[in-house]
Amino acid sequence: SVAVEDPKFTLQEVLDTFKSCLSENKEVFLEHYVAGWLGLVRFMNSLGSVFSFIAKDAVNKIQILINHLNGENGAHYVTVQSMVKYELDNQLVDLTKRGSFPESGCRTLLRLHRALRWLELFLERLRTSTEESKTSVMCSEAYNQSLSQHHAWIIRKAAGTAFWALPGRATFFDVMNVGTPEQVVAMLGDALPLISEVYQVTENLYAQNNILDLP
Ligand code: 1PZ
Repeated sequence: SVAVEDPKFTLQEVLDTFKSCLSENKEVFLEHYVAGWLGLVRFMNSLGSVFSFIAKDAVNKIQILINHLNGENGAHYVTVQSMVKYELDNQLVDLTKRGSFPESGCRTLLRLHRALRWLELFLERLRTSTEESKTSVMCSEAYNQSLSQHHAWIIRKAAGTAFWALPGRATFFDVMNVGTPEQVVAMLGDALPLISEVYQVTENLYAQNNILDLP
């Protein structure tokens, strides 16, 4: 289970995982990308059961990618770059409408990739927030600027409801288990450029291959 209790769990470790995602020539290692996501899910679960429907979808997608990694064609899934090339070269992706490949690595990773943009926007708000700032507002602003555009009305509605259950800023910082608010802010300042780079490398790759709108 990914929700194992770990007393030493801190959000810092999770964000550090994204550091190890990029190779020297800016390829994204799928194994580390997936590990980063597992950490985020663990963090999300520690925020309460309201978020479990969101976590569940993320876990499903993470599992699909792990299955590809561990599958007989796993060698093609070492990096996101090799995955995209392999799946496109071999027509393993539904390009215009859902069909034979509902679990392609390309469309599955795209969902997590879009969510990573939400995370980036949300953590940046959190980093620059003040004691009076509301996490629910920061969260929904980040969502409306990113992920919501890809979601049907019913999902947007459910997400919006979940945001109101987010703990306040002080509790949120505590759950991160990083230290004082000043230390959290510093940690976020270090981690965000890395997340942003992983996002941008993936975004460029998907744009070059014209697969940013996979069904
Ligand atoms: C910390 C608070 C968590 C707030 C999370 C904000 C994102 C809200 C997203 C709500 C989506 C919930 C349900 C599933 C939706 C799926 O339909 C879509 C599209 O997949 P498809 O149907 O095409 O297969 N799934 C997604 O968009 C992936 C969502 C992953 C959300 C991960 C959130 C990351 C949280 C990190 C915590 C710090």
